[in-house]
Order: sequence, then structure tokens, then C-alpha cells
Amino acid sequence: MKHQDGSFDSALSERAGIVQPGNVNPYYISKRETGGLQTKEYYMDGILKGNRSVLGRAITLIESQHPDHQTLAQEIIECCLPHTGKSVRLGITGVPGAGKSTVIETLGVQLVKKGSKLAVLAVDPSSERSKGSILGDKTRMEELSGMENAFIRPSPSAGSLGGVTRKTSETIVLCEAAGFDTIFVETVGVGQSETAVYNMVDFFLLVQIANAGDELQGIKRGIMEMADMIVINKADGDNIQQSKLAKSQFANALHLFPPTESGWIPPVETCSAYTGDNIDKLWQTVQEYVQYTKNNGYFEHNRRMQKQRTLKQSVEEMLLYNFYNDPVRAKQLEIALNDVVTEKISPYIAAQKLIHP
Ligand SMILES: Nc1nc2c(ncn2[C@@H]2O[C@H](COP(=O)(O)OP(=O)(O)O)[C@@H](O)[C@H]2O)c(=O)[nH]1
Ligand SMILES: [Mg+2]
Repeated sequence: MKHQDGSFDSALSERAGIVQPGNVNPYYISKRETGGLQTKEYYMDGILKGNRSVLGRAITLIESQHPDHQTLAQEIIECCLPHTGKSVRLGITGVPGAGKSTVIETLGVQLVKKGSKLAVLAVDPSSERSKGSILGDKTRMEELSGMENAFIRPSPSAGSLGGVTRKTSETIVLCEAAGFDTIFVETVGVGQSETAVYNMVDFFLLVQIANAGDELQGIKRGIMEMADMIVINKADGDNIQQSKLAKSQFANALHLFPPTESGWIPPVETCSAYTGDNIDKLWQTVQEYVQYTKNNGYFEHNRRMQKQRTLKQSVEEMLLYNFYNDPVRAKQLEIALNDVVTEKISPYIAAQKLIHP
């Protein structure tokens, strides 16, 4: 059952809780940035040296609404572009509470200890309303956030899904230029954010848990079709048998899907972010995938397609934005909306007249 606040009756739903105040004073950022806006060279120098604090400030520019910040941010991104593309980008999705952040913490600590430079980003278009969950994530990534070669950035909280995903793709560019060789993008397993993240990563991991109900976990929402691997997390303690059962159920369900474009057969595994069980296997699978798709050419092909798709989507977004924000068109639209209801004009002809007056 759906409640008024949008939550559902289920073992998985999280209570909305109390709205938390922001952990950063937004006025402080804008004052600091406008007061001490540095040159492009300053940011580039810092980023290319892998300076995390300069990187963080450049990302703040990307997230800022201020036109001067946006202009500078775009210049920085352009300078960073030649230094990007060398990382492995991993998307992580799954219902809230499946353990995505905890998996990232366990896997991330292992990778950084082995010498990786890891950036963890998040796409959560709802994060304006639920700042509390960001704080929760930071505490869940406690060891990782203290590590020299890890960089954790919560989701930009301002704007639409389109805005949030654009900022996240641009942040990836900056992180890669700063020398991060592994990028994780965590996304909440609700709404359309998965598709957006899917379009910016090389490997898409779906984190599931046993006994959560198939319909909740994306079998019917097309998410399984995007997954390059499914892990059943929390396979520890009393949960091990159930997780093994879930593993075979998901493996069976996967057989019903058409083969993936890359030719890769997505495996299903159990793991535990608590005990660390099978977390190394998870990473081994990612590496096998990268090797496999680099060998058959899909890796580069996919990245080219992603860029082209992003360009097309941006064109569409801009056209729509320009249309709906033109005051003359807004008036015409209002009249047309009335006219279609009173059968004065058909919706199709009204649309034609709006587009080609
Ligand atoms: N038993 C068990 N609990 C886990 C495991 N991984 C995460 N959790 C717990 O599940 C809850 C949600 O984890 P979190 O990482 O925040 O999930 P997310 O919303 O998917 O990012 C937290 O209370 C975690 O401590 C695991 O491997 N085993
Ligand atoms: Mg999380």
C-alpha cells in the first residue's frame, strides 16, 4: 500500500525520518567562491596533481548555479577532457537498505589498500529531501572516507534528475583527470536514476537481498536487464541459506532475458559486506568483464555510444527547456490547452501550431 508521503508498506521501506539541516552552509560556499574565485590554471594545476581539496572546490563550481562559476567550471571540464577515460567506472544500484554503501566501503577499502585511487560519487535526485541519508552513507564509509587515496562526494542536491546526472558525469571527468583510476557511482534503486547512471558507467552492479520480493527489486522494472552482475548481499549468519536460494532464483530469472549486447553473461553471486565474503570475487568479475569487453571492442564502443546518447539527451532537454521557458509560447500553450479540452482544435494540430507558429 502506498502512503501519502510516498512510502510503501514493505519490509524494505525506510522511514522518512526528520528532515536534517544541510551539513554545509550554502551561503558560506558561495561567499567563499565568489570572494576567492581562483583562475582556471589554479584549478587545473591542483586537479592534475591529484589535490583532493582543489578537486572538491572545482566540483563545487560544477554544482553551483552561479553563472560565473558555471563558465569557469565548463572551462575546467574542457581542460580535463584530454586527461580522462582511463578509469574503470562501476555503477551500483539496488533498493534502499540492500547494502550498496556498505559493499562500497568493504570493497573500496580493499582496493585502496592494494593501490587503487578510488572516487565514490552518488546520484540521488531525492537527496534534497533526505540529507540524513547522506550523513548515514558517510558513517557507513567511515574507514574509506579517512583514506588518503579515496574521495567520497555525496550527490549534488540541487535540481532535477537531468541536472544531477549532468553534474555527476562532469564530476567523473574531473576525478579521472585527478588520477582516480576507479570510479564508483551509487544510485538509489528507485525511479529513473538507474538508467542515467547506466549511461555513464562501464559495469553495472545490481545489489539484491534475499526475501525482499522480486517485484520490489527490479525484475519487473527492467533493471535486471541492465545488470552486468547481480550480488545477493547480506549472505551471512542465518541468512546464508536464503541467499543461496535467492541466488539460484535470480540466475533462473536471468535466463529469460535476451543476451546482452556485449556478449557477456551476467553472473549471480552471494556476498557479505559485513564478513567480506566473496567481495574479492565481485571485483574479480569486474576485471574479467573489463578484459572481455576490451578484447571484443565493446568497452570502447559502449563509451562512444554513451557520449552520443548524452549529446542527444542534452539537445532534447535544451529544446524542451527553451520551449517551456519562452513567455510567448507559454501564453500560446495556455490557450491551446483550453482549446483542446473544448474540442476547438485537435491536440496534434495544436502542437504543430505551437512548434511552427
Ligand atoms: N547482515 C548484513 N547487514 C548488512 C550488510 N551490508 C549492509 N548491511 C546493513 O544494511 C543496512 C543498509 O546498508 P546500506 O549500505 O546503507 O544500504 P544502501 O541503502 O543500499 O546503501 C545497514 O544497517 C547495514 O549495516 C551485510 O553484508 N550483512
Ligand atoms: Mg547508500
